[in-house]
Amino acid sequence: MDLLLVHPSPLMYSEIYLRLEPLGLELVAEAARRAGHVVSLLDLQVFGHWDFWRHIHKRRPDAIGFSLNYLANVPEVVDLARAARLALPRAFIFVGGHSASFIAGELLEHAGGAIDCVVRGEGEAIVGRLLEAATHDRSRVHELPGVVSLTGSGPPPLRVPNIDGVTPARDLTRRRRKYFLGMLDPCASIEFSRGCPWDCTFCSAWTFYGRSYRQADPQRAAEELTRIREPGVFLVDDVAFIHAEQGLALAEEIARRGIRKQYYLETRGDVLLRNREVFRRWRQLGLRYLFLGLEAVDAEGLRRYRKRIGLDHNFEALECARSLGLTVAVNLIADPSWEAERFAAVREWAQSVPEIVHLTVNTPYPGTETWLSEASRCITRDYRLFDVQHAVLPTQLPLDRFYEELVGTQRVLARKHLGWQALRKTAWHAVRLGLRGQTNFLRMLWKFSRVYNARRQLADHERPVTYELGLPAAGQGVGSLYVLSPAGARQ
Ligand code: B12
Ligand code: SF4
Repeated sequence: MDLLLVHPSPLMYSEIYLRLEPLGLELVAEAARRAGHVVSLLDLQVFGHWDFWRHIHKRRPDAIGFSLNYLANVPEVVDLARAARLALPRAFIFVGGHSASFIAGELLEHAGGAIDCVVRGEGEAIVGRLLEAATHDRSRVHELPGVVSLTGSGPPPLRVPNIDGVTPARDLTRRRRKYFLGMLDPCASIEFSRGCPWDCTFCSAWTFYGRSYRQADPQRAAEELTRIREPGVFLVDDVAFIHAEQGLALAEEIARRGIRKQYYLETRGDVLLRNREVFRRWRQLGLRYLFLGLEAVDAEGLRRYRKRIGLDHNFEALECARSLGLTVAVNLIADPSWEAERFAAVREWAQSVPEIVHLTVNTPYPGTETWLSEASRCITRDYRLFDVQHAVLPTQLPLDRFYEELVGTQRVLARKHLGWQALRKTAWHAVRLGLRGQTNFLRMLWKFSRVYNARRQLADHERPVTYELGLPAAGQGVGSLYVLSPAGARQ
């Protein structure tokens, strides 16, 4: 088959700080290629809809697969699938990815027959068999593991035995210079582990992967790094280096090959404290940036989110990261119940620490425990507003005042690392990038005011809504959230 794989457009509010290569889709692409198909990949984060239509009309692919990790991209993907169905009535159109896995039935209904099936779980495990089945008898694709169609759904999705069994088809992503992460410009992505054994209430990483945690083989992962041309590398792992042995073995392999890169990774405070030797070693290898999901700076908040870490441990982790000379970014979750005083307290705290502090809005996502308990309270079910920058739950402050406080606080926090102040500190780096024609980082420094705007965020609530998120079924329990079965969790 001639297959086109598509990643949707970036969400406006995350585009400021980064734009990353679609690693999951590259893995699906490689698995399809190994199964004998001719594959193209179009990333709408760096290409336009015009390029999509040009490809459709010129190549007339036999199959189109959309990646749908983010709920806010649902309307775009459904509309593209509907329009593609009109242009190519016989094409096999399917959707996969993180969010798609939790709302498969709804997606099929929104698309009204334009989407043949939704693939739940890990795409590289099934895409070959799916395309094979679609070639012979489309009416039976739903019999495959993880596949859902309007006719029915197959057995639970398969779990890949080795996350490094397939290597991402990086050669299929074009305009790679557009991928960046702050100062890491350009930046590629890599996966050293998959899944998370914790179970925070607002997160769907653990329900997606059935609380499993799989690690890449250090030798194979280091080999993969040698194939990456970009000087910056983002580790997509939910929690990097949970097991010290893997972190050290990887470091050993990388040092042995003489690989020099700059890295950005995400981990937890308790993992950093437990494995500080690993992070020290990685600092020597080029680790520059560390993202810690603090989520709350009060004990009650941490308990509510079930972070399973104490406040003092989180602060100790910040100290530890500073002592290692790492630039740390932290995330705090702004609850819609926050009053002006609470925002003021956060501003004060954030200005008193050297870290980059991000503020996102508490958003119940399908696949999370919060979704089961909070969905019925949502003031909107417009998919586009589920992007952690909008309030979808009732706010204590009037909505306009909430956005003023939120954006005002984000502006104060951003001033620490964007604009003139940042340029003064990073002028030399910016000049060097500019000379190489890399301008993503430089542009980032000025984008904030154009993108974040309290009035626009409020106005987003007034847009006509075509597709609405459905509510969870009455009495639905946590067990029903899992995509990959939790059996045999730790591998
Ligand atoms: C890396 C990452 C990012 C990167 C994005 C990289 C990229 N270009 O895709 C960055 C940092 C940009 C990012 C940003 C955000 N993220 Co994010 N992100 C992740 C993270 C940690 C890993 C994703 C990843 O690369 N995994 C590794 C690859 C191999 O897996 P994968 O992409 O899921 O692909 C597999 C399957 O999904 C499937 N698949 C994927 N596509 C397709 C397509 C087809 C056709 C098929 C068959 C299968 C298939 O097969 C793949 C291989 O197994 C996930 C958590 C998670 N564990 O998934 C959160 C996660 C997806 N992000 C989340 C959120 C909330 C966000 C933000 C809104 C947060 C913010 N603070 O701004 C933004 C918005 C992003 C945007 N659209 O602009 C939520 C999603 C919530 C939701 N339901 O929408 C997640 C689940 C985190 C969480 N725990 O809540 N994110
Ligand atoms: S927030 Fe982090 S630690 Fe908590 S379940 Fe999600 S990935 Fe794991």
